[in-house]
Formats: sequence, structure tokens, C-alpha cells
Amino acid sequence: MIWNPEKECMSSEALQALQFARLKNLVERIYNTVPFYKKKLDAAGVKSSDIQSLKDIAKLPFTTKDDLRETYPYGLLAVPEAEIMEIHMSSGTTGTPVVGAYTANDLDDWSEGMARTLSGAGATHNSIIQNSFGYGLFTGGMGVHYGARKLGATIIPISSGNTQKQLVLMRDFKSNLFTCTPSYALYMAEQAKEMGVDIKQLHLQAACLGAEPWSEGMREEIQKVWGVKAYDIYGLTEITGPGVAFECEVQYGMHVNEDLWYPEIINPETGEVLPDGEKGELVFTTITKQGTPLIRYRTRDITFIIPQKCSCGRTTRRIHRLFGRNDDMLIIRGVNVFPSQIENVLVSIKGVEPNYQIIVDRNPHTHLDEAELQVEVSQEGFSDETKDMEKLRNNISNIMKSKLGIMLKIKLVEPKSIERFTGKAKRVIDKRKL
Ligand code: DLL
Repeated sequence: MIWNPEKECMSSEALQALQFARLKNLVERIYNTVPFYKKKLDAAGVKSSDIQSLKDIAKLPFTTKDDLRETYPYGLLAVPEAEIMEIHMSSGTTGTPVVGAYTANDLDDWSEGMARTLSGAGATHNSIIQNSFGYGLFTGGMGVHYGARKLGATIIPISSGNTQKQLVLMRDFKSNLFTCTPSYALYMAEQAKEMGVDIKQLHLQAACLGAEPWSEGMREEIQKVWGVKAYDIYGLTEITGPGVAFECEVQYGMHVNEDLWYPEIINPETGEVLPDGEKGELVFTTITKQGTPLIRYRTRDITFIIPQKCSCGRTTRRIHRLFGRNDDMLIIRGVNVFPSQIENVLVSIKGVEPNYQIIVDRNPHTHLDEAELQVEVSQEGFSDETKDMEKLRNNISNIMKSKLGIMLKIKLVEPKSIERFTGKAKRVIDKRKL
């Protein structure tokens, strides 16, 4: 179901007129209320009067993660502190976390974005939504909660972890949609098998998964083991949290709620705006946000805007499933590869589990990046015969070489020996940065 046809199915002319009016208002607002932006805009020599069309957004300077860190905690507030109703922080593991501060209006927009997201996955006010994203400073839990509430659905706010209880409640309360990271969905399925719970017999129809990169192959795997349709959902703390973009029943690309968060794709090297269809870095401008509005925020996430209209009826543009983050891209002997591409190949190979870790290091002699892929052998794929294991190892190595053009060192590890995650998984151990 389309939650808000008036906004999600606008003609592109009407949408662009709305975006333009909101953008102009935003530039005016932040110039007058955020000293950081006044300085930035003055330095770039741009005034709100220079914004004569939506295209003029390219005249505005970018905002980066470093800008957010330098202004921590309250340096980007555009309203008096008393108007802030809620604060969230990114779950980033490096450096100072980034802060998002929400006014009542910002919480309404967030709820709206998430109501559209859950509706995209088929949820209605009759749904029973088990929310297995972490509640707290992380935006996953509260974001889904607000959206489910707006829908009028039943929410089970269980948060992440406590896996046995998750499964018991799914059965007892007859949950029909669950939300969590793709890695936690896998882990829950594994635990269910151990507990003897047949998850396909539960009442589940759909899962909204996101907060980390995952591949199409992983989606197929999760849909197969759970017997549900798994939808990709995207967002980030700096912009609002989940609800920025979501998949519809077509399951190809995520509709951006672009009446609220305006997307651009840029060349990450030059900053030049790229046309729809070209791959680059995703940039967002929060055109309605009041608490901590951002102009042209560089997400470092790599994707492209799908040029074709979607057959679902929504007219909002879609971003392709994310390839990964700029900073996660590996260059192995001259070949660029994202961890999610390795995952996509791995999940199609028999005899191994979709649990893996990539250890990246730099060879001190050649100064080239090298990667070791640690893969868990499944119970069925496991053998006491060294030659069988050697064969499996070679097979994985050859498939990686032919599909991705990279030579990876493959290390097979015993079943259940790679760490499991209830939130965002850590798949890449980068020894170059240690
Ligand atoms: O992860 C918000 C969120 C919660 C999104 C629940 C979806 C579901 P942060 O902790 O600030 O916020 O991390 C944001 O996670 O810039 C991406 O790199 C990555 N990410 C989020 N969703 C996806 C996705 C939340 N569907 C960062 N696919 C983003 C790939 C994703 N990466």
C-alpha cells in the first residue's frame, strides 16, 4: 500500500517546485541561525538569493562528517535548545559520534518516512510488527517504532538480542513483520534451527532489513530460510535515521522520500553532480529539518539513482541497493571491490555458511593490499579429509577469481566459529588502519 499518495506519487514538476521552495527556505534559515553555516556560506560566497532553481543547489558547499565532529555536541542546532525533543547518535565505532537533534516537527517527518517504509513492505494498521532493531541512541529502534505507531500497527518493542525470546514472541504474538539488520536475521534463523523452531510455520510475511551493506545473494538466502519477503531499508543518523529510502513490492532500488530529504549523486573525487544512472557518492540536503539541518551532506555511501520510473506507482526516485561505503572499498592488486560483492558470490557457493570475515592488510614489501577471506564451512560441507577441504578452498578461490577478478587468500574455519551479531556486523577487519 502507498502510505501517502499525495506526496509519494506527485508529478515531477510539482515535486521539484516543493523541493525548491523548501531548499530556499532552508538556506535562509541556516544562514540566520547557525553561525557555522553563515561562515561556510560566506566563505563560498553564496546567498539564498543565488538559489534561483533546484539546480543551483550545486552552488552550495558540502557538509562532511568532520564538520559534524568539529561542531559536537550542539554546534549545528538551528533552533533554541528548548525546542529539541530527542537526541540520537550514530553507532560509529571510530572518532567522535555524530549527533542528530529532533524538534517535534522533525519527529513527525521521521515517523512519516518510516510509515511509508513499513507500508512499502506491505504493513498496515492490522500488522503485528516485531521491532528487533536496537532501541537507544541508535536510530533503528525508535525510527521503526514511530513509523509503526503512525500506521496504527501493533508494535512489539523487543529491541535486538535475547534471540530465544525473539523466536518465542514471534510465535506467541503471531508477528507478521520483523525488522533488524540482515546479519541478525541470519543469526536468528540459525538459533531457530538449534531450538527446533520451524520459522517458516510462523505468521511472518515480511522483514525490513538494513543499517548495514548486504547483497542481493544475501537477500535470497534470508528469504529462503525465513520464507518471507525481505525489504532493504536505508537511512543515517545525520539525516534522520531509517526512513530516508525504502523498497516497495518491486524490490528493485529504494524510493527516496525526496520531498523531505533531497538526494544528489556526486563524483567523490571532484564533487561534480552526476546525472541519474551514474554511480557515485550519495549526498543529502535535509530540506524540512529544523533541529540539525544539513546542506549537501556527504554520506560516503556509493550508489546511483535509477533513471526509470517504478511500476509500483510511486514517482519518487529510487537509489540502487548500496554498493558499500567509500571508505570500505578494497583495492586488491588494482581491482576495486566492495565487501558486499564478495558476500554476493560467497552465498551462492555450496558447502559454506553465509558467515564470513575479510581481513585486509598491506604487504610491507610490495605496499599492495592483500585480503584473506575467512569462511565458515557448513555442517554438511565439513569433512575430516584434508583433500576434500582443499578442494572446497580451491573452488571458492576459483569462483572469486572468475566472478570478481580478484585473488583472495581463502581460510576455511569450523562451523560456528565466526562471531555472530545482533546489530551491525563487523565483516571487515582492516589491519591497515590499526
Ligand atoms: O544505520 C540507520 C538505519 C537503521 C538504517 C535501521 C536502516 C535501518 P547509522 O548508524 O547512522 O544509521 O548508519 C548509517 O549505515 O551511511 C550506510 O553506510 C549504512 N546503511 C544504512 N542502511 C543501509 C542499507 C543507521 N540498507 C550508515 N544498505 C549509512 C547498506 C546501509 N548500508
